[in-house]
Amino acid sequence: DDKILAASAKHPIVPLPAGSLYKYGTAGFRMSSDLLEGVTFRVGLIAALRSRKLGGAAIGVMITASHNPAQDNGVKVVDPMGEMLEQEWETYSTRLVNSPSDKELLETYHALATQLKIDLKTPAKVVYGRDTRPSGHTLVAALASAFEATGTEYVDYKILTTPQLHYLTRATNTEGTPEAYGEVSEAGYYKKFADAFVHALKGRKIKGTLTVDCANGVGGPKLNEFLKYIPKDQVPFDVKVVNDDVLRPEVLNLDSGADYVKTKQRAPPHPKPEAGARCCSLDGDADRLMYYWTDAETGFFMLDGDRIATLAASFIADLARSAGIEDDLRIGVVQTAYANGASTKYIQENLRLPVVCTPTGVKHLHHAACSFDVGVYFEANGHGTVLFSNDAMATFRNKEPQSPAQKDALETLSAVGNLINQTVGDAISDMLLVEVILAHKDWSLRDWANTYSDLPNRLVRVEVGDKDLFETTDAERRLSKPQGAQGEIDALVKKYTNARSFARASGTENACRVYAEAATRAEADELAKKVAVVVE
Ligand code: 16G
Ligand code: ZN
Repeated sequence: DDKILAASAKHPIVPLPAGSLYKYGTAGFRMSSDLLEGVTFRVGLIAALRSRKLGGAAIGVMITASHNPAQDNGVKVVDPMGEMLEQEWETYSTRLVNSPSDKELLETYHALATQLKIDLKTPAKVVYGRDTRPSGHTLVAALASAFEATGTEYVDYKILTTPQLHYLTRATNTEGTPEAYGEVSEAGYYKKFADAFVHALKGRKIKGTLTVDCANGVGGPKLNEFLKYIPKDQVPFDVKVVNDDVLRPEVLNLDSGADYVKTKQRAPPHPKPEAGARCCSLDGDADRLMYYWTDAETGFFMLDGDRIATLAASFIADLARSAGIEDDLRIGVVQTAYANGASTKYIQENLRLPVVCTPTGVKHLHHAACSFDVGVYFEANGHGTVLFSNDAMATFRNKEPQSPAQKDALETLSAVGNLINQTVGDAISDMLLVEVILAHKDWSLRDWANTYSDLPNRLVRVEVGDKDLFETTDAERRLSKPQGAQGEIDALVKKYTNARSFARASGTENACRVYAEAATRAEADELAKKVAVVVE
């Protein structure tokens, strides 16, 4: 106990103005980095408790603020199989982090241990990493301090992408078991995905050059490292890595990256994209992906998370048919309210696959995807992955093929299952998947874009006095509070063709977001504006 008190004194919590609390939100604790040292120390205590609660299973901690500006940072906890921290523990984290003094911190720590029946003598293990933000140094030192003070074993993996930390957490916990996820090292990550990439291509050629904008974040150096693991003589893969400067923190996420592309609906200005070139952008911690091209005829065209989901689902469903296992394999797609209505319609009517809608946030989508044998989940913002059940993977491996075509399809399914990061959305792994699918279909980005037409849409951010007044139901598609607001939105939507609109409180900022889509650009803009007025 003395150790915890002494360590906590070295990483003091910054008191917030009366009435506000630190909150474990959809992306953990995320804010200006100068508020985070004490928070991170306390998250270290939570991670140690969580590991002890789970009998010493390794817990992951990631220090990143993704697409936020360089001066922000964040800290989040990863459960043993690489999933997001169990929801109830978000509340425990919030409680512990907001303890007003070192002494009360210690009391809350013990109260949680008692409440959750945690034996503090159980061994504990935590693995952690950080993105390239300079503030990460201080924050990992605070974590290490919490682990020293609680006798917790820890491994500092230094600089990683968020999905790499998820990979390492799962690999650590499955090492030596039949479910072993891969070698427990950063190199293990590269080997696993490079190997799956080569297998999934099955000799198909990737055409042209792919330009990858890395938002000047951790994805740059990691993608460069990954590319060394691809046997270029067997698999030519021409990648031009741009915006990979991690030495100047001020350029992180600046006019680049997946979030910039999605929210501004334009290509990063630097370097100027070549006309028609196949481009994609990762975000600051490499867990989101956007594809796009620009040419004189089309202007800018973006292929977002909805497009990746439809591409992956159609590819996997076709393979399941070729492999003769379509009746044994329940394939489904999970989306949020932000998914373009045209994508939902395409999945249901053309691909004839079920769609589930969940609230925003990876943990909700991930959870829903687990109920399928193959669960494809993507947020429109480019975060997502495809989950394969153990049964599905076993079917691909063990089913006796009746023809060379079936054999080929089963092998490809198996490789695709290995290629997609099973722990969390991973921009590098998703990008490899897209490249594989385009190579198999011999498609350009334009062919991919031609599968369906998006409904014009608009997303606006609305400043509100208190975002907590806004409560939603029906996977955030309807407001239950404030009273009457949904009625007003419904009345507005009715006036437009093919229209849909919803408002929800942001989980990461003190604001509301309004989304609207309609048959034309002008109508979508107008509807969004009017709904914003209802919310203001
Ligand atoms: C977080 C979520 C992301 C979601 C975004 C929405 C995770 C790991 N991240 O970044 O999935 O799209 O929040 O933000 O769950 P908002 O609530 O501010 O709209
Ligand atoms: Zn991110």
